[in-house]
Amino acid sequence: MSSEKLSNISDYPRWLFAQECTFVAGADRIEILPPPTLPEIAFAGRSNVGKSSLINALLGRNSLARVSHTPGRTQQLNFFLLGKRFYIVDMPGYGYAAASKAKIKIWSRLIQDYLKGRVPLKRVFLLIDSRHGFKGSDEAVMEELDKAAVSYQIVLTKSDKSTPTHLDELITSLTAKLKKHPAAFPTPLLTSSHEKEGLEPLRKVIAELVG
Ligand SMILES: Nc1nc2c(ncn2[C@@H]2O[C@H](COP(=O)(O)OP(=O)(O)OP(=O)(O)O)[C@@H](O)[C@H]2O)c(=O)[nH]1
Ligand SMILES: [Mg+2]
Repeated sequence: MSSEKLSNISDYPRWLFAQECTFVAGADRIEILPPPTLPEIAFAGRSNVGKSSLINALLGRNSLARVSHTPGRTQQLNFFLLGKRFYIVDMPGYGYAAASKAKIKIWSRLIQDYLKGRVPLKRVFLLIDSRHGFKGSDEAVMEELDKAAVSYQIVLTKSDKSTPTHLDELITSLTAKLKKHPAAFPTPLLTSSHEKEGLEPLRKVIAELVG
């Protein structure tokens, strides 16, 4: 970032997310990930929780990451290079019961291997659908991330679909739960990709992480 590009440092997240973003790789095996040369920020969560939609919303693009009404749309680790500085990684969802057993096994292995063993991974945003809250599969992923000491933060999605009272209760119970998870960031973020809510705070967190 050059000083003439930015007169005010608080504009940095907005500047960063307006940079060119390109799809670089879709990896269905851990052996073919891009070289670990740049920081990575990953979006994980149950199938259909809104990972790809949130990535598109953050980037202000409609269809960079593929979105679908049917769960199981994202089937690879998709790497998007932003501003030649860092990768945003759109992950396949977990907990998608309708896929074949063979596919579930391959995806689960891919997700686990990536989340536990990737050196440049700066933070995992673990998305939770605000209508449904925490599920057993989310708890299992959190325990894995705690064990591997990978920093993660909960992001509630689809806030447009819930009442303020429900959201307040959910945030209170989540915040209490997070205290028991050593690698978790203590406070969840609230977002709606459709209403473009909560995007600026999330961009700011990411900009701070990738420098
Ligand atoms: N109301 C509402 N719907 C949303 C929001 N974000 C995503 N959706 C919808 O949720 C569905 C799933 O969105 P995706 O972004 O494909 O979810 P995903 O987590 O990437 O799904 P997989 O790739 O299958 O794991 C789509 O029908 C989206 O339109 C939101 O903020 N509000
Ligand atoms: Mg997806």
